[in-house]
Amino acid sequence: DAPSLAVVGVTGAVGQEFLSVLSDRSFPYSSIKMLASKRSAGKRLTFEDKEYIIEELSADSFSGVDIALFSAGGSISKKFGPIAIDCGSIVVDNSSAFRMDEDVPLVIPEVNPEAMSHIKLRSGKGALIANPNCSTIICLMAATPLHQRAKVVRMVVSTYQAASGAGAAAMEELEQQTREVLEGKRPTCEIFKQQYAFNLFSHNAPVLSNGYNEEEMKLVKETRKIWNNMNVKVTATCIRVPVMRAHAESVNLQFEEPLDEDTARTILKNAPGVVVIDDRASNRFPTPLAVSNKDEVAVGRIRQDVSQDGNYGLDLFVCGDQIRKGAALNAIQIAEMLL
Ligand code: 11C
Repeated sequence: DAPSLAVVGVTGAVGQEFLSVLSDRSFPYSSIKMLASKRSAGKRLTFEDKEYIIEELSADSFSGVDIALFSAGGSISKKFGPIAIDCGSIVVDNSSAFRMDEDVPLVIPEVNPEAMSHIKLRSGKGALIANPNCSTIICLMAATPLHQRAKVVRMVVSTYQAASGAGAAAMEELEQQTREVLEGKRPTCEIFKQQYAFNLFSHNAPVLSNGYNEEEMKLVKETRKIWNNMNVKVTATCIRVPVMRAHAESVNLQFEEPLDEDTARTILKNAPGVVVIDDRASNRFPTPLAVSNKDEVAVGRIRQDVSQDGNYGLDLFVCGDQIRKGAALNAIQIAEMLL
């Protein structure tokens, strides 16, 4: 029997993308509960030619649900994730609430599928699998195949993150501000409290006592957990740029074993979920627009790091659709592994 599904946060940017990815991949299901906050409850939604009424998320939402896809923020996951697990559901959680919990697998299907191999659908025992942060997913899709060959000892990441990472309202604000600035008006700054259009700024996540913001520390900690390697050195600087929906990242890698750029290019060309766009002659490399609405993460600017002796360092430029591989697609690939 096909599993019964629930989508928590169905009206959000990722919630809506869950539905399109389910449809694109012909994910089998016997039923879907469309769940959201009280504000959206009662509204109608059409999916695959069927009309649904959005239900208010409550403690009773999960009885009979096999797989619950959550993307409604950390506090909703904290409150309702355990309730869904108690009902025997497998929760695939897009929030950061449980990612670092020791007993919670943090999974990118192309990278560490083994981390969730003990979790079985309809075993009578619910469980939660966490979807990593979007910047982590996009970075590790490119870095992992090289890590598997030559072992990364240090990684330096700089991000150029799109509006979509802050949700549908931030995307609307970017559009509105762009229009306002072009019309010579004062931009409306509600989500970010500063001008976003024609500007960029340090990521909006809270800044911690060590000077890193939470987004940067997620890259550090989640990489260690996903690679199951507490010794890998990672540092990051995360920046919000006025791009609508795909993140870009500069990634510098230092390896334990030498790895030349031609071998790296071949490895990346063969890596699942990765495409190489690396045309030096015409200066054509990955862009956020080229990967928007695409499943694959694009990698280019593949070059030997001239600051490191021998072939022990590489630089890459990576772009991935934040809503798709950075969130909804990765979560649904996790759900597919449960089938
Ligand atoms: C962004 N990555 O682009 C963030 C949003 O831990 O899931 C998602 C935060 C998270 O702003």
